[in-house]
Amino acid sequence: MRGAFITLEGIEGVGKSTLGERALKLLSDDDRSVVVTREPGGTTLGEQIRHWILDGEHASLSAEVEALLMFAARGYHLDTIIRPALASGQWVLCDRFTDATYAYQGGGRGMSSRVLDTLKDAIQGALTPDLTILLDAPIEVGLGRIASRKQDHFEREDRAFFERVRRCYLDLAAREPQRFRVVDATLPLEQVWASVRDELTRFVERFDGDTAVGVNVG
Ligand code: Z5A
Repeated sequence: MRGAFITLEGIEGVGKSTLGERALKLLSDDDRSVVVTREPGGTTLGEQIRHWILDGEHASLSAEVEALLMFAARGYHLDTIIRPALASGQWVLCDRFTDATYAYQGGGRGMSSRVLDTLKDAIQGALTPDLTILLDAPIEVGLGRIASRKQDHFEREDRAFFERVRRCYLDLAAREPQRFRVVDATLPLEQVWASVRDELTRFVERFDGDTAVGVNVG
């Protein structure tokens, strides 16, 4: 039986990195081997693509080129890190994955979801996260928390862009309620963590129960 694949999503500043560290500790507690990774990134190629996109000044970078770079990084990430880890029974906790491409290049930049569907099918086939925690907060909350930081390629976008990204994330969650858990990220950190911890605990029980009775978990 393969390991579980869990992703964290949401706009900037909602707490993905902070809560990801706690989630890693919680999931590792039962001697479970957990690979923590991120997108774009997770491999040498992915980190180079991340650095090139986020830290560069790209006035004419189209949504399509952004998406192709994200999927190129993702394909290599899947081949070299994610699929081998899952196949060996390790769990994978990933800070952002394909939902981010739908949210940013699709929702934010207006790229066709039909083209994104084609790229997704080509690169990841049937592999989908088993659980996606969407940390949701209004734009002003998320951006407010990172206001003192140097802005990257996406953070220089206007408010309307992030409103579209957030809306797209919520639409994705509404379409796949069995995979997504939406957590209110406006609350104080300890309360947000309590919700995330509860979701993870419920998921672990369900996933371990399914594998114990031999249910095909994908
Ligand atoms: N991108 C894309 O366009 N297409 C794709 O396919 C993929 C990605 C995969 C990656 O940036 C960028 O790539 C991203 C989308 C795009 N856009 N941008 N920019 P990233 O991975 O670095 O993501 P990020 O969202 O920019 O990271 P972040 O800004 O660091 O946000 P975060 O990880 O969600 O938040 P945090 O670092 O955990 O917390 C931020 C601060 O808030 C920190 O000081 C915390 O202590 C504080 N915090 C967190 N939670 C709370 C609560 N509840 N209360 C108070 N303070 C809090």
